[in-house]
Amino acid sequence: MEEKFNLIFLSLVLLNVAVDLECKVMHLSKDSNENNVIKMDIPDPLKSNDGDTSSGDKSCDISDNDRFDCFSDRGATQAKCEARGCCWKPASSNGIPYCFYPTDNEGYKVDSETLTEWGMTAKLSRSSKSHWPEDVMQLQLDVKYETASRLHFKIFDPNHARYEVPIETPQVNNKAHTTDYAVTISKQPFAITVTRKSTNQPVFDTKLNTPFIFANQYIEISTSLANKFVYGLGEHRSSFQLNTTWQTLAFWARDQPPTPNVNLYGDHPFFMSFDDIGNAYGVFLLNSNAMDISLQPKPAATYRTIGGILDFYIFLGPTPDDVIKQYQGTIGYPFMPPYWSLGFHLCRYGYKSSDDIRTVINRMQAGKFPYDAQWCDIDYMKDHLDWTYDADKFKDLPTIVKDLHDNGMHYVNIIDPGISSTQPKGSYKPYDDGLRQGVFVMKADGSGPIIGKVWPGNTAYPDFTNPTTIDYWYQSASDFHNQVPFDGLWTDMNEPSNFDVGSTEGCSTNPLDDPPFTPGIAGGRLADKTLCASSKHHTTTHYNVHSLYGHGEAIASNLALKKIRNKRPLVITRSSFPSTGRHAGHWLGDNNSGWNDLYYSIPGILNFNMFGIPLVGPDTCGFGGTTTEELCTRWMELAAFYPFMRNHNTIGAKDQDPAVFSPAAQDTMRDALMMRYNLLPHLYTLFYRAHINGSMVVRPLSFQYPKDKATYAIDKQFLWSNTLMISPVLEQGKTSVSAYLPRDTWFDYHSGVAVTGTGSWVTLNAPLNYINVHVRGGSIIPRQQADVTTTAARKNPFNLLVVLSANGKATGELYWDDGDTIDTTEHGVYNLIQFTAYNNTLQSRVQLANFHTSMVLGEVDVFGLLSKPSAVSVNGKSATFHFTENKVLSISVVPLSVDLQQSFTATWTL
Ligand SMILES: *[C@@H]1O[C@H](CO)[C@@H](O)[C@H](O)[C@H]1NC(C)=O
Ligand SMILES: *[C@@H]1O[C@H](CO)[C@@H](O)[C@H](O)[C@H]1NC(C)=O
Ligand SMILES: *[C@@H]1O[C@H](CO)[C@@H](O)[C@H](O)[C@H]1NC(C)=O
Ligand SMILES: CC(=O)N[C@H]1CO[C@H](CO)[C@@H](O)[C@@H]1O
Repeated sequence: MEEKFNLIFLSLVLLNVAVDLECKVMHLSKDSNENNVIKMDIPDPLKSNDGDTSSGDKSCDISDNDRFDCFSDRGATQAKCEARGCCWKPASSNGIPYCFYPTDNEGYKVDSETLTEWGMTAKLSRSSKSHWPEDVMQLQLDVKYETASRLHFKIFDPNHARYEVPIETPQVNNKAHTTDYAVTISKQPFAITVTRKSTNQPVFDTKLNTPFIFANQYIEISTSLANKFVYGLGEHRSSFQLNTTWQTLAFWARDQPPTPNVNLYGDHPFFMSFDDIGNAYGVFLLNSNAMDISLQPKPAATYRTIGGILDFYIFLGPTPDDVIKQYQGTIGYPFMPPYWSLGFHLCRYGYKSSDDIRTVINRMQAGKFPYDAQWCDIDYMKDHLDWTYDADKFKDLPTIVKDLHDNGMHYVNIIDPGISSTQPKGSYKPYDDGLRQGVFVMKADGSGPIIGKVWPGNTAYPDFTNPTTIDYWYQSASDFHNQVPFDGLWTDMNEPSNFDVGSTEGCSTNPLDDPPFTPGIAGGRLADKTLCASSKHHTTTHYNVHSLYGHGEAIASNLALKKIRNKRPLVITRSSFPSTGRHAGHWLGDNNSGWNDLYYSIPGILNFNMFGIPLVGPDTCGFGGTTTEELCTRWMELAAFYPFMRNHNTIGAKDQDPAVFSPAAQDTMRDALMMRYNLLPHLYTLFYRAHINGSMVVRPLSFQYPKDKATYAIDKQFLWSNTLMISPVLEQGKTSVSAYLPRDTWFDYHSGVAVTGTGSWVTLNAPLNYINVHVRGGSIIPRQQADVTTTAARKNPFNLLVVLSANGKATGELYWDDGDTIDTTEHGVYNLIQFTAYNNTLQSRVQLANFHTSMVLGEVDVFGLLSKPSAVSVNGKSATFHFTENKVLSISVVPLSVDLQQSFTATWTL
């Protein structure tokens, strides 16, 4: 963005005088047929009168915020701008386009409309060319009223098939009976307006001072937004609430260490927004081509994609939770993670030998840190070759993995897609097999696999759009699993990454590698850090499926793991696309050991929870650079509340596993881990809900309190579902934190002390060994005594935290299965227990008890009682209890032998 407007500014200085005459001529000829200019009735308080020479034309009389960029392709000059029939007017502040569309734009017109069983279909056409090559002159619009709150519409070329993203979405053949939305089609020029019926406010409206363009390699459509509050649009590093002041976000999967507003590893063209009264809605464009989405303060959004079709879904909410469920119901609900994957994971890049790994495992175990999985980065491989290990330096690896397993722990290794193409023939099966089976992405001319460069040197890239590759990938994984029985796959470098541009031979000159328009992606060229867009996959060109590469690998890796281990798989992928969450989790990539990175982890986990990939976390304590004890302590405390918790470090940096720090820091980190392990039954239940019905495991305050605008920009605190609120310290040297307490009943999670939320900011004490956590009145949280692994903890007694609301009520639930069997929810092999508290009684209701095990209830804690009960009974039997200074009732249930698989009642008499 910046670059672009600097350029324009320069051109302006140099060319303004020279082109002045030319533009006047242009405008004259334009004026002659402008009798039917549509007058926009938008008030114009911001209208700038900067004395520009070319603004005499009425159709250019447009306020700054209403200007839609007519020169997205950069390098605008007044002459070039006006040659397009657009308006040229310098602007007072950064980002506002100098070259913008006039009020009258041709676009398409509607030739016919037909009602169908699922909604309506229309034929569109344009009669003149746009300023982009190869306009698609005829289009079809299909509008499907899929459900009461989900509208689906597609705009495509009825005469020539174009690329459509093959993710599984609901197939609907009949119109919903009633809908929360109404659709209006404007005929000339064509525009579509989707209105929320209950408020009569548009949530998607393309009737703007800008044309709709649909050319072969340039599709542009703009919509106004109901408000400036916008969330989503990943993968980018930014605050959680996006900036709508002239920001362009690019979408094209890229091996890119997190840098603000630059296109990163994944591609998620979905956003959620609020209207003026806090109703939420969502917009999803299902399109995998490189694109830009520009946000401007009108507020409005402009999509510019360079391929595929327009395949839009609009979700009407009205709550944020509804929108997220509707979105995830469209792209697919997240996979159910194995229970052990919610434990603590430890990794680093730079282990020199298997002895190094053993040393770390030993000191972690000696320190009694809860710890479930040891990981390996590329060090373990022989010469960085996939599906090999260095039998010399890492000769002990198979034994280490066996020992981990014997200890109830797990082992995960990294795998990159690049398969070395330079090993002697007959010496490296993954390449020989792949070549023979024809599973690699091919050069544009089909003469052989396209070759790039990654860690092992020259590599070919498996083409995951080819069904044969799925089996090839399984076979390679299976062969290696026979040597090192890994439990999970960490799929890195799958944007796919390439240290060369395009290939070892570069890319030829053609319209795919050098399209007429390139979105504002880092590197400036599609092939930068990846393969040539012209390279060939089984189904189509890389141009169309580039951003789906990591998604395809996630599917293949998930299937391979299932088939090999016959247990629930864990895949953690770097690159992702909508629907990847059905197969894998995500880590936030190569961050730094910095305080800023600590902060950005929160918008990061919130975004991926929106995107249906709830199993997400950053590299705790930071990947790049060297962490400090203070930073790593704060980070481990916060990480205890990430859905996915892994500490990972780069090569050359000092060790940062918990066991290397001072005794005081170790104690704090151990406490943080114990707190996490304590809460895992609750976390697991939240994953179950997300898996069966879509949901965010972690949420921003704004999505839980959408009527409270003070929450809209908050991203330094977050919630677990609607139960826990985490307010971490994110700055060096601070021992207090400023936190917002929404209007609700809260209790300090550690002490049980009541805190009244009045919808205001408070300062909370936060010494280095302490993280502020509040629990919302009305919650019942199932917990379990912590242990050094989840395998051990799962055998410990449960306890329930009952947190009463102001009117003495609370609800909660516990989902429990064996944590490792595939599809237990689908097959009903689980226990589901619902808890309610009211009228001084806690009651459980067993909804399902198909997983036969032992579930001993050890203790019940109650927050929110005002005075000490005189008696407590459980299932009618008198129970021992304490009532603390902080008014916490602790009921000792152990002697009463209560198994959670049977309903029980606890009553306290006041
Ligand atoms: C939003 O972006 C604009 C333009 O880059 C910038 O001036 C402004 O400070 C940003 N606002 C926030 C809240 O970051
Ligand atoms: C799924 O969520 C919706 C909306 O919150 C709710 O009405 C429905 O009962 C949920 N279904 C299940 C199976 O939990
Ligand atoms: C509340 O509990 C008391 C004592 O167990 C009982 O007598 C009363 O009927 C209950 N009230 C309601 C509304 O359930
Ligand atoms: C924003 C930021 O700090 N990004 C850094 C993340 O870490 C990588 C290295 O690991 C740096 O290159 C980025 O600058």
